[in-house]
Amino acid sequence: MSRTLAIIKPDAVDAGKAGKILAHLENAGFSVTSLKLTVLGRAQARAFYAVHEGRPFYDELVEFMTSGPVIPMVLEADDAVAKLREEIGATDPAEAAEGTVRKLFAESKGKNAIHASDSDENAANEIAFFFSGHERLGVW
Ligand code: 3AN
Repeated sequence: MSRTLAIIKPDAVDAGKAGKILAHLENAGFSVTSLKLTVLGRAQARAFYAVHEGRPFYDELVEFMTSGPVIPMVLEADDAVAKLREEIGATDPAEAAEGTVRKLFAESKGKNAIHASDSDENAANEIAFFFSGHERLGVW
C-alpha cells in the first residue's frame, strides 16, 4: 500500500460534485485516510504550485485555486500515485479517457476538478503540506 494526495478543486466543490468524486474514488479502490475542506490563501497556493511559477497559466491557476473551498485528501491503494493519475485522466478533460474523473466532472484545462500528486516524492511533500499530527492516520 502507498499513499497519494488528491485535491477536489473549487470548480467541483462549487458545483456540488465533491460527493460524487469521492464516491468515484472509493469505488475505484482507494481508501481515504485523511480529508478536510479548507480555503487556500494566495501565499499557500503560490507555494503549493511553486513548480509552475513562470509558466503562462501560473497566475490564473493561483487565482482559481484561491477562489473557493478545496477538499484535500490522502488516498491509499496499491501503487497509489500511478493509480490515481490513471483514474483522474488527462489535464484537459477534452483529452481525458472515458470514465475518468476529469472526463466525468471537469469543465476545462484550467478548471479541471481534481489535482493528484505526480510522484511518490511529491505525494509525501503534498501530504505534509495539508495534513499534520493527528490529522494523519497510520504510521508515517
Ligand atoms: P496535472 O494537474 O494533470 O498534473 P499539470 O501539473 O501540468 O497538470 O498542471 C497543474 C495544473 O495547472 C492543472 N491541474 C491545471 O489546473 C493547470 N493548468 C495546466 N495547464 C494549463 C493551461 N494550459 N491552462 C490553464 N491551466 C492549466
